[in-house]
Amino acid sequence: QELSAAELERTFIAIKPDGVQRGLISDIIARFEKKGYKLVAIKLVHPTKDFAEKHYDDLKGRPFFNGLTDFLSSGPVVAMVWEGQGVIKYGRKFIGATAPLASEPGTIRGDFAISVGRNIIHGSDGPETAKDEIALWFKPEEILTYKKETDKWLY
Ligand code: FUP
Repeated sequence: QELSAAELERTFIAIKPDGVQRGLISDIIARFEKKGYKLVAIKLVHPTKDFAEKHYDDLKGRPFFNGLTDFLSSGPVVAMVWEGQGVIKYGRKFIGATAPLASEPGTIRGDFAISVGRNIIHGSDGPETAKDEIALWFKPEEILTYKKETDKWLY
């Protein structure tokens, strides 16, 4: 069924340097794809320390802020925008609890991580953060609008 523009929801998802180094890109993307969400932007970026600090601006002053932003800027990150009904909340469900040992098996952090400081993936935690994070990581022209036409490409 067609979704109205108002129903279209977007979230920012980033596979952090540990996820990239450990070869988890395809597995993580597969989960979002198979659920039925649509990838509307993707790029590999190596964030600077300054950029990482901007991304985690709301955590400035926390004792782990320096280590966290060192980590995020330590290597390539896969930055993505995923679109679809309920994608912000469901994306968080896919990701699992912040502390990997508290996250359920079947979630990304539950399946792949042990340490809160190396927890593989980031996902926006609400509509406002999603908007801000998408704007920080992507230029408007890097976010595409397109239709999925599965039948057209099956022979
Ligand atoms: P989340 O939205 O699940 O990524 O969690 P937060 O926004 O609360 O935290 C952002 C990042 O800070 C987490 F991915 C991991 C890191 N963090 C720590 O390193 N130590 C902590 O005690 C809490 C968070």
